[in-house]
Amino acid sequence: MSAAQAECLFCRIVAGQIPAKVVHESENVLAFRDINPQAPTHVLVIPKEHHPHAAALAAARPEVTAELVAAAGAIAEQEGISEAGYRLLFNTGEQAGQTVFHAHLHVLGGEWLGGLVG
Ligand code: DGP
Repeated sequence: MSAAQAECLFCRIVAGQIPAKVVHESENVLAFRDINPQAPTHVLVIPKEHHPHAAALAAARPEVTAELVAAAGAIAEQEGISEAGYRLLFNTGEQAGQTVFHAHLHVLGGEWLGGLVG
C-alpha cells in the first residue's frame, strides 16, 4: 500500500485495518454498510483498487466500474429493495458532497426517496 493509500479510509477498510459491515465481496469489489445511513438500506460499493472518484475509475478501469454497478444490482436483490426501486449515486468532487476520495457507489433504498436528486 502506498503512503497516499495508507491515508485513505476506504483503502484501510479494504486492507481490513478498519472494520466494516461487509455485504458483498469479489476479486475487485467490496461493499459495506454506510456508517451514517441516509435510508433503511445504504450500502457503499467500492473498487478495491484506489481511484479518487468515479470518473477516474471509469477512465482507468471501465470493467471494474461495470462490476460496481452489477454488484449494486445484486446487493439490491439481496436486500429485498430491487422490486420497489433504489438509487445509485456517485458523489464526484467536493461541491457534490464527496467526502471520501476513493470512488464509491451509494446504494440507497427501502423507503420512498423522492425526486431525481432527493
Ligand atoms: P460521500 O459523501 O459520497 O463521499 O460518501 C462517503 C460516505 O462514507 C458517507 O456516506 C459516510 C461513509 N463513511 C465515512 N466513514 C466511514 C467509515 O469509517 N465506515 C463506513 N462504513 N462508512 C463511512
